[in-house]
Amino acid sequence: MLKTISKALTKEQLQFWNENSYIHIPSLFKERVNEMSQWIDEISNWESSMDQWMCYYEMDNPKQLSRVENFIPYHAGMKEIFTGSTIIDLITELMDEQAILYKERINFKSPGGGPHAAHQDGVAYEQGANASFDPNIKPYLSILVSVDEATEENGCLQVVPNWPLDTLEIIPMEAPYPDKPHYMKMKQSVEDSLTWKKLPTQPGDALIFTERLPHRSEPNHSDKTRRIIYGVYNPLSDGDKREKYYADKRKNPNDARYMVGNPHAPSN
Ligand SMILES: O=C(O)CCC(=O)C(=O)O
Repeated sequence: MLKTISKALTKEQLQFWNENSYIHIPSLFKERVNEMSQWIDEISNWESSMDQWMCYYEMDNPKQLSRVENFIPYHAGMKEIFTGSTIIDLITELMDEQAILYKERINFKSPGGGPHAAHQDGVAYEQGANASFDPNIKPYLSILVSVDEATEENGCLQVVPNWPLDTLEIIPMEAPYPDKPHYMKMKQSVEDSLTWKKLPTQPGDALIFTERLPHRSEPNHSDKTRRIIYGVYNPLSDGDKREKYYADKRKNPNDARYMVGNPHAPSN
């Protein structure tokens, strides 16, 4: 499934994408990262909510904010970032068809917290029922924008390289903690057998990856919180699925499909 159409991306970047299911775009938002940082400070001061924006807390520290979702309806600047042409055009190019925002989140990784266990995002969307991804469904794509520097020390993203776009494998999952049966991650024996690559990012850098790419991140061993924003996009031909996603999630926020790899506590 080699892509040949190129608009903003070079032939080499597209080739890398085809062979790895991710791409690193340095400095994509370098000019805007300071305002993003201020906006995240604003959002992190909003009152705790699950019925407007949605706040989640660290599994082992229920007072520590771990993630905020569904904030663009309440923040014009962030809405412009996630639905503006810089991201939409890039994702549309990689998807080979018009993309639309499905959901967005800020991941706060506070000192000592926030590891994301190894997982494939698509398992959450496919609900883990299939042994392999459906080749007829175009993978959803995520973009990560590093607002703070993400380093080996503070738990940057790690991926399995050489994972071509047409890899359909769904890696088996397990629930490692008997007292947290909703918390799912990649089976440890498989995780240990894979080669992992750390992808440090500078403020303003972007990483785009498919929902099929295995990824994970380690705890933050530094003394400062590391903040990253994520947008997930689906092909517009699948429809605008955002409202339904959040409505379903509000009804049952602790469903296993929402807890894949996440370090946050079940919501009340
Ligand atoms: O922010 C991170 O360190 C990893 C995030 C992640 O894997 C996720 O949100 O699915």
